[in-house]
This record gives sequence, structure tokens and C-alpha cells, in this order.
Amino acid sequence: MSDAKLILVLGDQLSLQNPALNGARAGVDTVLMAEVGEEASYVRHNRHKIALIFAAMRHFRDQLRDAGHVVHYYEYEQGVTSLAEAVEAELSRANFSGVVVCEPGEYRLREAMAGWQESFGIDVDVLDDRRFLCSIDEFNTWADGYKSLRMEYFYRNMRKRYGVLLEADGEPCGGKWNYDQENRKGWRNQVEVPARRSLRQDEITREVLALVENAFPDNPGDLAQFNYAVTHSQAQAQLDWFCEHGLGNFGTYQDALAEESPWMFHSLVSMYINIGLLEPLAVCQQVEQAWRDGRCELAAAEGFIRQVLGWREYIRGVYWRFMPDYKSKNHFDARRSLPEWFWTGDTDMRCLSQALKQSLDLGYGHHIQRLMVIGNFALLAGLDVEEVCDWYLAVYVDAFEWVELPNTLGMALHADGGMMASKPYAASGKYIQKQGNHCAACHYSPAKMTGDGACPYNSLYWRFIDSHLKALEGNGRMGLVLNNWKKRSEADKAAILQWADKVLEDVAGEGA
Ligand code: DLZ
Repeated sequence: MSDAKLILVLGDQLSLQNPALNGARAGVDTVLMAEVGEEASYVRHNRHKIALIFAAMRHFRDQLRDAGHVVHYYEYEQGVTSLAEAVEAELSRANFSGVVVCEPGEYRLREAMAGWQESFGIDVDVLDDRRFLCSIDEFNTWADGYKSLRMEYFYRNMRKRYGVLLEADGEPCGGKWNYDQENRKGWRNQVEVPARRSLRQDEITREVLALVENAFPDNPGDLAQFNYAVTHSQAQAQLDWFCEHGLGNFGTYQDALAEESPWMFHSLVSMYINIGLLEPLAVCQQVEQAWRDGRCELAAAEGFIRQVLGWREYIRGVYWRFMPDYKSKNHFDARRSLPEWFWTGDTDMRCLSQALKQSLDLGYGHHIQRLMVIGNFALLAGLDVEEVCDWYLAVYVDAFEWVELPNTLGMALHADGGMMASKPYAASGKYIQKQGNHCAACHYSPAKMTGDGACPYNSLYWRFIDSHLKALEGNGRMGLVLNNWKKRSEADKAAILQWADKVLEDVAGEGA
């Protein structure tokens, strides 16, 4: 029997740091990569996401081949239905002593892989994904020490562990761990948003775009606007561009909403980190260096690094610690069907329409659009948790369940009852008005609570508070809001709730 291994590389593991490739012997082992029906259709993925992954996979295949590796690659047109089928085909084609794969990012796939050893009758080695900076075991050890998990403490540990933004004495740079307070300015067109460059598309990418356009006619995504990096060097150039042109204003306007720009000063690198085109620690170190070189304020660098070194690792830990139960949580018993216009963006709520349309067309929305516009509406309207989570998983190019589920179910919808966020991210139209410039041209007014032209977020906000008074009562951070509601006259409350019901019928129903 040969001692050659079959090394499976998944579409979001396109990194030379992939542990399955560590020790891969060029000319001895075989690398297997496969574009398969099941992965491309378990939700109605945005076409940008499929195109990004297929194009990046094909470029990585060529990179491995150039380095002397034998790569067996199945293209989508070959009609392989699942990763298991691809593995089986390889095992029947040649003699291997075992299969090696890095642990997948989604529970459903890890469960499937758990059965491979028995069904294929061969050793299947599923390796820890060391591209993450905190392993699942390390996270669990940390979490075991706490009654409720809070990202801030986890984040400080990670800063210390990796020596990021630390003074020589181990204290945080600038004397504070967190500069979030300085990163919340609203948008009133204060500065110019830098234009983004168009990326060059080679023959491989153009072929993939044509394939995806034809094979996924019913999926969202306007591929005429495809502008994602598909190689390591292109992704690195995107990060360099951000450090040069975006980072300076990123912190200040991190929570802002702008009519005229889908991406403002955001980095647009999460998708590359999530599929292996960039490494998270190197990304943080580059941003830290940009601050040390005087190219941005400390608050901007810290805000960015907190997302990558803190939040990203933290929610991945939460996902694996609480799956599979986590997925069925529905703290507020939210079960209203997702309105059809979530798939078109056709609503008169301007902030929501813009956030939905760009998410569908480009596969991208920044975190305030995802959390405080779309997620906030879903929370206030009581949209079905599972349907909302599936929507997020489908629509965004950077969405894999390990990152999407805790962010949507836990953070945006508070459906886990506060396992990771200390209070629901519920807000009225006033917050959206403060953070951005959508309201000026909107059909609705954030100043109106009821009656024609009243911003739907307003009455829905109080309806949410009223419906969940009991559940929210024990939450100290909600005390002020609950008191404000209780202090209102009965007639006032009744009028708001009545209007909210009408809004739900008109707006959250099928038509908007
Ligand atoms: C998202 C995705 C898509 C659209 N297609 C493929 C594919 O054809 N082959 C593959 O290996 N991976 C794909 N992926 C990424 C996987 O869905 C991802 O590895 C799992 O969801 C685990 O994170």
C-alpha cells in the first residue's frame, strides 16, 4: 500500500498556512479541490460569493501546481454533487494511506466528515484550523472560567498573547484597551470618500464569472460589478490600499451610514481573511504598523484590530462552543416570515432599501448596515430567526456559518437571550438619522412616531419594548428605556402600538 495522502482543501481554506498542506509532499501526495453542487447551493448564495470562491480556488490550484504539487481539481461543470463524492472518486482512482483535511468552518460539514472514516474505510485526519488565532479548545478553556462570556476580556487576552498594540511594559498603547467611544461619528459628508480601484480580471476569473452567471440564474448578485480579489497578491493589494486611503478615517466613521457610498472607509478584507487569502495576525500587524508610522489615529487601528483579533475569534469560539443547540435558539419567539422584498430591496424605507440592494447586488454591507439597519428591522419586526440567518448566510460574500450565525442570531437578533451581547441592538429611527444621511430623502420621517409618513422603525421599536417587557426587565442596560416606555400615558402607548400593528401589516407583510 502506498503511503500517499489525499489532501482535501475546501473553498475557504485557500492558504499555504492550511495545516492540511503542512508537510504535503510534492509529487507524492495528491491535493483534491472540488467545486460541488451541494456547497454551491445549501443556501441561495450570492453570485459574488460563488464567483469569488471558485475563482480563488482555481488560482490557488495553479499556485499549488506551480509549486510542484499534484492537484486533482473538479470544475463545477463536471457535475460532482458533494465533497464526499469527490473524495470517494479519488479513493477509487488511486491508492491512498489516508485522507487529510483541515476542520471545516461549518458544523453540518464537520458532522458529515465525522462519518467519512467509517464510510470510506480509510483514516481521515481532521486537523485543527490553526489559521485562527485561538483554537476551539483554548476558547473553551477561557470560557469555562466565566459565567457569561464577554468579548472585551477575551480581546484583552488576545492582545497580550500576540503582543498587539502593547507598550513594552505590557500595558495597552495609549493607556486604554478600547477606543470605541471615539469611533461613532455620524455621517454628514464631512470628508471625501476615496474611490476604489477596479481590479484586473484574468482569463480564469472571466471564465468563472460566465459560468456563475449561467449556472445560478436565480441567485442574487450583479456580476457586472464583480470587483473582488481572487489571489493572495490581489488581496494584499486591497489591504495596502485600505491602510493608505481608508484607515485614516475608518475609526471616526466606523458606525456611519452614507447615501453615496456602500463601503465608505471600510477595509473590505473580511472575505479574504475568511477564505485564506490573507492571514489575520499579519493583517493586524500591518494595521498596527500603519498607526506606528503615523498614518492613522490609535482609535482607528484599535477599532480595526478589535474586530479581527477580538470579535472574529470570539464569535468563532461561541459558535463551536454552543453548536448545534445554538442554531435553534429563538429567545423572543420571532416567527414572522421574511418579506419577499428582502430579496429585491424594494421598500420605501430608504436606509433599508439601500442596505438590502447593495447587499444583494454586491454581496457586501458594512457592519452598521448589517446590524443597525437590516438586523435591527428584523429584530423589531420579529422576523423568523432561521429565515433571517439563512438570508445573511446567502447574501454576504464573507458569510460562513461560524461567523454568520453568532453575528446574526446572537448579536443582531438577540435570539440567544444574551449569551454574547449584553443587550439587544434595538434602535428607533433616531439612531439611523444620527448615524447617516438617508433620512433627508426618505419617504418617512424619523421625527414622526405615528400617522402617514412616520418612520416604521419608531413605532416598531416601542412595540418591541412593550412585547418583551418581561424578558427585558432583568437587563440593567435596558432600565432607562423601559422606564421611558412605562412613563408614557396609556393612550399614548395604545396609539403607538396600534400604529405599529398597521406598520407590520403594511411594511413587514409581503408588500412594502
Ligand atoms: C461557499 C462554498 C461554495 C459556494 N462552493 C464550494 C465548493 O464548491 N467547494 C468547496 O470546497 N467549498 C465551497 N464553498 C465553501 C464551503 O461551503 C465551506 O468550506 C464550508 O461551508 C465550511 O466553511
